[in-house]
Amino acid sequence: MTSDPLAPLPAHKFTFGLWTVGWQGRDPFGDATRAALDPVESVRRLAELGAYGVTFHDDDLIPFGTGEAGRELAVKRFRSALDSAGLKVPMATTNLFTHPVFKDGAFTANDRDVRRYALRKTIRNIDLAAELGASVYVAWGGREGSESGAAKDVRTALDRLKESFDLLGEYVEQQGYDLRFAIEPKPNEPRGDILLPTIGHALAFINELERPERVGLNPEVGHEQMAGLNFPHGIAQTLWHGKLFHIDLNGQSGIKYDQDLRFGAGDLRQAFWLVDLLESAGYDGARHFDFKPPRTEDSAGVWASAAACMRNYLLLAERSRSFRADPEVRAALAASRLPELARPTAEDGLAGLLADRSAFEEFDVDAAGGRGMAFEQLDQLALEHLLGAR
Ligand code: 3MF
Ligand code: MG
Ligand code: MG
Repeated sequence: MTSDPLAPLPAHKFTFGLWTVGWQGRDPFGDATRAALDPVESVRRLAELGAYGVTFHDDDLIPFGTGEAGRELAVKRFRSALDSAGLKVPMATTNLFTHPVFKDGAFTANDRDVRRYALRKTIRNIDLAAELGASVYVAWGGREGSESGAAKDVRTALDRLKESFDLLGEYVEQQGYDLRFAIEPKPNEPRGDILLPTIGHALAFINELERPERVGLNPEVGHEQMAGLNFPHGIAQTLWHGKLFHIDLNGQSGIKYDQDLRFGAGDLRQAFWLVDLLESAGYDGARHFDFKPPRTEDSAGVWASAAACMRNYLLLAERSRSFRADPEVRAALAASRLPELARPTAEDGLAGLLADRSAFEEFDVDAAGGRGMAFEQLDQLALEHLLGAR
């Protein structure tokens, strides 16, 4: 075993979607710039780089429309590649967005026959996911949404979305699979507006399901940042609700199209606080990269960017450790009164609070209003650790 702390190891639980390194660079304005990548090759290369596992959409592994014999062969080749590389499949998902049949969505398509087909396609891949040992099944509602007001009755569409998750939960329970669902919110793209656009919308939706304990989230860095939201804050709340079942790591530079940059590119400060949070909160799930090696890259660039995702995570984890271990940081945290936030506001109870004259009648609001919070000093220390100046 290597002693290089920046060398990715399976214990770090880094995983990649087959569709990430396998992206051929096709975008709305241009054709593919890279040849198709055999999933077997991806498995081999990712294992060499130190990854723990791979994830897939059904169609990444078994191209849409493949017959039964072709399907069996694809699964067999994939399974033997996994076995020889020692890679796991912690998560799988369904492609409910590429084929024209899903142009108005899948679980919330206005057409009932499309909804029934989408459920059957998902159930078929859930069987494969369970067979390959996955414990999380991701649901990204890529085309569940609309471009115009009357085209989608959103309240009724949410009824259909709930119905779908209830049916899928019933199926998984019936089969005895040890599988939980993770909803992936996204505000827009490819639809003008997508249902469950943010972490907050998805968390609220889960409460309405028949089996809320079986459903959590798979938030993606870029998706929240496309909406101008603070991703580490969103993840902190997801953790607080016990709903961080999985995570999609990548990079995004502000409010624009879904960039899917390698992790660490884009908003580096949020990436730092994200890693600091995941590491200090004891998140033990996969660190899953959902990025796209830019279409400027050839095959060497693809593997360089995949390696960089893992290296950047480990670099940021090292920076976070140095920040947390610094005695000046500890003093600055105390000066900013973080330990006081951890103390209950009224451990003396409501009666104690009401009887406490110092809490109100005798409280010196001007003195309290004049107290500095010392956040700037604290944040500068963080920046210096991030920049390697400490
Ligand atoms: C799109 C995505 C998706 C989902 C995937 C399920 C193609 O912006 O992020 O990637 O992550 O469908 O996990
Ligand atoms: Mg995405
Ligand atoms: Mg994603």
